[in-house]
Amino acid sequence: MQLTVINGEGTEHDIVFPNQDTKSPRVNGRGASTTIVFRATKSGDFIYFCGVPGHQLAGMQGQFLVTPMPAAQTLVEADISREPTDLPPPIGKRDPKTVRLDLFTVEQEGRLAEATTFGYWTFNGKVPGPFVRVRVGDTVDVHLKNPADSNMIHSVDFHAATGPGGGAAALQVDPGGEKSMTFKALIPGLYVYHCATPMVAEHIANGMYGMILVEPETGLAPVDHEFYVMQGEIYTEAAFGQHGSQEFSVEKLLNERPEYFVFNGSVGAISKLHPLHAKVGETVRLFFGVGGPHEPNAGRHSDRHGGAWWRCHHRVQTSRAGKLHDRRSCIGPRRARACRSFGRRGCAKSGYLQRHRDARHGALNRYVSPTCVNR
Ligand SMILES: [Cu+2]
Repeated sequence: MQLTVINGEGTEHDIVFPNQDTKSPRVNGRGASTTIVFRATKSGDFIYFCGVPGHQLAGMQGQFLVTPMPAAQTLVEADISREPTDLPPPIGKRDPKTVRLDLFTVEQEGRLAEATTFGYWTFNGKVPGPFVRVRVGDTVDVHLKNPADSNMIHSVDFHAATGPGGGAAALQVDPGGEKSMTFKALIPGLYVYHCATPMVAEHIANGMYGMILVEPETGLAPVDHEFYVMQGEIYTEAAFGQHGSQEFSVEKLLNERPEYFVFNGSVGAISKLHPLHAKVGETVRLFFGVGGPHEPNAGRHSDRHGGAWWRCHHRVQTSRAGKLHDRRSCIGPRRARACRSFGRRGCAKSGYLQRHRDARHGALNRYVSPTCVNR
């Protein structure tokens, strides 16, 4: 606090803050002044007065209120990570039909890591957006709603849609608006969708991506478990690992220098928060995609934004990977698998497929990275 005392008449005066151990020099003579600076170290309801004998009694006294420091802001640790088991069941055999898809955009602060939050932009409140499941020949009736409290225009571009921009031109929705379009799913495969509102990379990096699976006519072979995992990048002003609410960095986005690589939106999303579970001998199908916007997935799945894989004999959009993704769970020696992005970013991006023996044998938790299990 900086305070200037100006003497308005001829007598000597000063100012004393007894509870803050602060006292100004005396000012003597009309127009004389002095300035003091002090830190209010104690909170409460205090008095100040003139220290010249008799002046306080004569009325030179006032009140000095110091409010306590506000409590450290409580972090909103909303879990924006979609559970890898959050996907619709297989379609099986049925005739093509029209499938309605309701998407709404959500801009919200969410948990990025322990004690760290970030301002995410999402489809339907989670990262990645909902797993959309249709069969070839289905007509997808997309309704995109952008709530009135949004700050940004949002849209959606389906890589599964044939045609320029995947529908993004028809689906630019202002805050408070809603738009719809339909497209026909012509080619079986696993595809990424994402927001395509400029700056597109920013909308993607903030969490606006998901996947759509177009099943073939015959459907997919039954498996015991299906999981939905997407890789993403988070660009923050502060370096990886800082606590508190993190600011988005356009500069790092443009320089392609993410601070975080994440599976399903946040650090530990599929290890600590929502690990993948399977029992020994069960079959597992993993739908994996890269939201990006920049980095490819390490190991053999070197596909950049838009990459997705599931099984090799179907069309797998932009992916150069693709061997075995329906995988039989088995017990084997623990294997360490190097994953380039892990080392570079302090293992922010890691996941666990927890494989359990039955109760007689106790649980077996074997670490694997879902991006690196391919062989
Ligand atoms: Cu957007």
